[in-house]
Amino acid sequence: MLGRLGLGLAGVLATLVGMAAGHLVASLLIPASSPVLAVGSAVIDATPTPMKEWAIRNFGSNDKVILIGSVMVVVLLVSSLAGFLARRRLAYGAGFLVLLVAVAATAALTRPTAGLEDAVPSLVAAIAGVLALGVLIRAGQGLPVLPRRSPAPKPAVSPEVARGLRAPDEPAPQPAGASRRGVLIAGGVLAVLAGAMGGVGRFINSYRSRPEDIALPTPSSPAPPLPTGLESKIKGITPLRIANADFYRVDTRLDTPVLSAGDWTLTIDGDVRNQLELTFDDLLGMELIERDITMTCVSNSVGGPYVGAARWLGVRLTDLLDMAGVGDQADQILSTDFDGMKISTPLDLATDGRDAMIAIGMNGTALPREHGFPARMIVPGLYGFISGTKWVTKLTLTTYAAETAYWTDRKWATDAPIKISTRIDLPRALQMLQPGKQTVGGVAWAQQRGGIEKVQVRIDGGAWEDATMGPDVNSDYWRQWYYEWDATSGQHSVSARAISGNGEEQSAVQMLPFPEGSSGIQNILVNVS
Ligand SMILES: Nc1nc2c(c(=O)[nH]1)N[C@H]1C(S)=C(S)[C@@H](COP(=O)(O)O)O[C@H]1N2
Ligand SMILES: [Mo]
Repeated sequence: MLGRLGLGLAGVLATLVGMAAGHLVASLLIPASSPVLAVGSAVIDATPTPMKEWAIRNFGSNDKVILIGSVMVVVLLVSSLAGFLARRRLAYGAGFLVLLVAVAATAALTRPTAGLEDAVPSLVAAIAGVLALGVLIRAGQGLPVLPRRSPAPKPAVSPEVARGLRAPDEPAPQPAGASRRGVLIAGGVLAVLAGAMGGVGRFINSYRSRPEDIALPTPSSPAPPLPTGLESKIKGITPLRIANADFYRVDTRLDTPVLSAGDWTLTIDGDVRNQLELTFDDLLGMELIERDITMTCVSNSVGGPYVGAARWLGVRLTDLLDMAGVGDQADQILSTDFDGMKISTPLDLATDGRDAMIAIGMNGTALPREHGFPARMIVPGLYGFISGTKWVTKLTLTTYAAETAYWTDRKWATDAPIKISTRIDLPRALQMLQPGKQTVGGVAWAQQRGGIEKVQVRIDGGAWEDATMGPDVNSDYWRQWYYEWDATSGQHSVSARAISGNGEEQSAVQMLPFPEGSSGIQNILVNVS
């Protein structure tokens, strides 16, 4: 018999083998039906909004890694029980593993877009896990380690000896293969197998359909060339355009969805005269616009990182809606991603003349997978949670009375224009500075409010002084700014505020991101000596 540790490890290893097998099969069939991801996503959806906010604030983009890590730890701790149960009877351990997998299968099957085939990876996980458990327990049988719970009274002379079948000093025979080495080898082989299956799953995912293989057409309405940003002369300031690899990422997913442009379609339905289904090639054949737009996440705190500026290429949303012919009932565009996640956008705002689009390109390449490949929605001036649907597959014209979406179900606002805000990039809070000339600098944005007219800086609560402004790209784009300051010894507070092209001043009223975006004026302390 295996020792306590051995039994626990056998349960854990069997579970890992099962999860890896399930993940591999899922990557071949329906990536989101992977037992691991399905459970993790169910946990995310069930997490109360304040906890999610807390996780985003404290772990940033690592919140997913931490969540999937915690789910794994809990699953593995629980799964060690399977080993102990299997010691009594293999069927008990196997039954327990099947129960665990049933939880994952339920999570996979209750996703909004799930069909029966989503249970296949879980089924495979159960079979692989039970087989692995059987192999390990078999290999461990005959190892004399764990005392039986109620040891049977030992006869003074064993029955075999009594019947003359065996000499008294001859050791009891061990079942074939029952050696510590056998267990270690079986365990090692299974561990390598689990690792390999996990690795192959990832590999298959990354080669399914590659954004970098897509050639984008030239836009019929190109953006003017981007001017040189202040980053050419001010070290530490946010660059005028954020590279794809550095762009902030906020979504509810644990994985990076792998969609294929060839299989992708966009359905436009609901209150429309002609229901449409467009392919990726259909979009490539339409008139494309290219626009420089700054996106902002509603979860961004004042001075926070969830804001980014990029050049987007796509089809005008109004062109698509005109093709479909919107009826007169609709007041909401309910967009759905490939996995059934829903985001609601006010129809009147999305169609009021702003450059709302179904984007297929970002900074000159196809959308990266993290940012919605093959297509996403972009609506300037609205926070991403009510406009930026990534991996979008459906636009339903409907009403707020009839249908609700993911974040509004969690009490976030339905109508949330981006608020005017400024971020101080340099100096950093609590930085130690030399006395003399110091540069304060950062970015400010006021999308759909006339852009940024000016930024003002205030030292130690004194007068607001005008900063020097960087290039004005367009009113949906952020603007860099800097201010030269003659720093004297001591601790100082530095604040910055923006004024929009519409003459609106950034609000000083402090508000948290929930439910419609943060406000207030960033104020940092620095030490000069
Ligand atoms: N399918 C899907 N799209 C989504 C989200 C999501 O969770 N799922 N998050 C939204 C939010 S809250 C924001 S701020 C933007 C962020 O886009 P980015 O990750 O490309 O910066 O995507 C939006 N689109
Ligand atoms: Mo967001």
